[in-house]
Amino acid sequence: MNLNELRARIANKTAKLAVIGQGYVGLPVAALFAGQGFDVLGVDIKPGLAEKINAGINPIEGFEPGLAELLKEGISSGRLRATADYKELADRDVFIVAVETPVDDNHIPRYNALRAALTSLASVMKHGALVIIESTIAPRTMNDLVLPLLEKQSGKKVNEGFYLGNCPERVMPGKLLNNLRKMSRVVGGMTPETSEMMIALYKNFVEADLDPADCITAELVKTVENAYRDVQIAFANEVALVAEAAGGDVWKVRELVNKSPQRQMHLPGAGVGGHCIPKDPWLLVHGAEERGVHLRLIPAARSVNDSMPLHMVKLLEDALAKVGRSILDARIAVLGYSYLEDSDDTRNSPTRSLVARLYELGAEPVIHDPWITEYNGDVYEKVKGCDAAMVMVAHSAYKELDLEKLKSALRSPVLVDGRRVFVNNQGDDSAWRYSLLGKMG
Ligand code: SAJ
Repeated sequence: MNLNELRARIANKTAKLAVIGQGYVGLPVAALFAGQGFDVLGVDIKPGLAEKINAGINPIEGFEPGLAELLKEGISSGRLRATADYKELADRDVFIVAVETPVDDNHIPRYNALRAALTSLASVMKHGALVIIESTIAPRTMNDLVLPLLEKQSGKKVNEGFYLGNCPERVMPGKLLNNLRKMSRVVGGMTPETSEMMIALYKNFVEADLDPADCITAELVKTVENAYRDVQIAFANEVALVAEAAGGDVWKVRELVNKSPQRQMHLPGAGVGGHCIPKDPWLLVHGAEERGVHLRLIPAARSVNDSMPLHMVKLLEDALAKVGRSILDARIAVLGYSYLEDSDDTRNSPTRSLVARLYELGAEPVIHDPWITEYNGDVYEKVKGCDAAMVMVAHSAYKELDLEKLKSALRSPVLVDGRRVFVNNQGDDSAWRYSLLGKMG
């Protein structure tokens, strides 16, 4: 198949697609293309996942509007099917790779899943197929890892035997389909023609801009946009520490700073979690360090944000001391375990390091989270007999808490607020030892 044939198959939707990786990115992408009339094969080696998808069961946790229906429709129409067997991919014209690209404890990218997926697909892909990497990768991974691996494993030359591009996603939990449809995307191709062909493909469900670029630009945009957010959050967190020490109120300061043009100070908080923000800056750093560019700001921002759960413990110790209690043997109600408000996603949850620190100090954490089965239930029951309560996540449910009821359930009226959930209604001030992150207690 040559470029023109592939272009035509994309244009008339006869191109057969494969989406490798059926997680929170790959599955919605597969369902969206099937919904647009393409023949789509979802590929995932996770035991039982293909069977679950073929039974029309949505494996993605959390509330994802429209996804379960789109998946069912794709399966019942026969346009979407899932498999764990790469041999079934020999007839595919387009491969979209959306597998995980984690960083390890030393912040080094671990491309095991990516290498495995590429090795398997290279051994079966037909002549002239298009391979698109959607996974977030360090700058130059396309040129230095993906391209040579595909050429070596397939025996084909890029732009002759296969075409190659990088199209990073901008999904968010709870908004997977919405973001895939409404958010603009950078469409990086190894050649401008490849980029144009990819744009023609994604136009089938993307309603926003599809911006042509080369692969290095696409890799940089994705990692930079998340590193940007991490640095901005770290700045807000560092200002919170300054405000506390100066006897100020970072929340008031932020509100007034943001009245100044071109300022958008982010929200200070109890920590930074999730699947993107804590990871993507390290992909950017890794790409730079490999080329002798030593970065200081982006790693420093990571360390500021990772220190916030520990700062919350310090606020707790100070608050307990003010009511004559030690953290040793104290029972502490920890409100919020997911990484983000009104979500059940616990990836890289800041509460995890908070809980570890509490144990280290001889305290006994009692975790509550309305979104997580293991920790949900009546919050007042959970808090009963605790020496303090800490808020780590701004769940809507916590904004409606009856503080008088909360206070009477606690053994001592200590409340440490890491997300400014209670500032407007912490009840009778004097009765509470209320400690708000970023505001002098
Ligand atoms: N956080 C703060 N202060 C802030 C914003 C966030 O402490 O001002 C914390 C949150 O509590 C959370 C973490 O940072 O623990 C990440 O929050 P997030 O709002 O960035 O949510 P994510 O992790 O789902 O980020 C995604 C990203 N989207 C993609 O990677 C496609 C990010 O680029 C988006 O900017 C973000 O959603 C968004 O705007 O919602």
